[in-house]
Amino acid sequence: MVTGLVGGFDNAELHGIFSVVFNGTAGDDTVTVTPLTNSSIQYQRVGDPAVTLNGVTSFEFDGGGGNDLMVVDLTAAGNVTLPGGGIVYDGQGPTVAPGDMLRIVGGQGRKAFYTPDGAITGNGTVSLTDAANTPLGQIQFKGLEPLDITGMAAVSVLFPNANDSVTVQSGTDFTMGGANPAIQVSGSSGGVVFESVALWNDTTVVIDTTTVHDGNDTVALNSSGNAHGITNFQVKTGLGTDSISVGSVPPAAGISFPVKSISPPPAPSPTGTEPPPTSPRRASSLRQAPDRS
Ligand SMILES: [Ca+2]
Ligand SMILES: [Ca+2]
Repeated sequence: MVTGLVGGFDNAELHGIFSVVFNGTAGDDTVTVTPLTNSSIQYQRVGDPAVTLNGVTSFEFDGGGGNDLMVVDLTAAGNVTLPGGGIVYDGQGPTVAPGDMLRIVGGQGRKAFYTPDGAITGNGTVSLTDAANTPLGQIQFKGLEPLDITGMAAVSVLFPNANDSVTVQSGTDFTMGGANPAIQVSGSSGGVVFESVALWNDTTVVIDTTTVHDGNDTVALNSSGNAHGITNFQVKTGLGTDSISVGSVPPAAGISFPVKSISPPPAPSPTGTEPPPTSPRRASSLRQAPDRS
């Protein structure tokens, strides 16, 4: 294992079979990690030269103090499988806003699956696949404050426990100074608050409360609509006594959510061409998708 790397390289290349831990400074560090091929990645801290690692089995960034940011850049074409041991990010201190943040930027039809930790707020994983659903590896994080996921063909937000309480609302990105309109997903799973995620320019977003433990779920759609660039938006709540409250839904071409208990009555559809549904039966005109859970 190679540990304690803090800059000091000049366009370095390291070769071998090893895991790497890159320690941030006590101040604010921004580190971009770019998977290059099946066996090599590049990382670069702002202010330092880029470092290419060949044959790396895992890469970990420990942020240290300060409000740190790790960016995982998956925009390049080609084979970008992450190291088998994953990319690990421990934001470390502080634990208050703005705190340590993570941005994952997709491309090439890649998909992301965000699962918060079932017991510890600020911990979680983001698994990735390519466009053909072939697994690309996993990003594990802990000690995080918010995260952004953008540019994906699809993002699924999955919940680890039963009885999820989820709010979807319009907002902006967390990691780019609020420059991008986004939808923000926040709430708790089994009473454990999960780390909020902001999503924009992701073709499809799925809020899925049915994985692992289904339970009785509450989903509040409070988006008033903005230029988040999300085309399809789905909510899956599965079995149980679920409730979906609809202030308004994120405007998207393909919207689907199971009609269970809706309160208050939905606002007019995003297109503005339909009258407000007056009953759950009527609300199903919003293209209810089969609940496959
Ligand atoms: Ca730091
Ligand atoms: Ca930190």
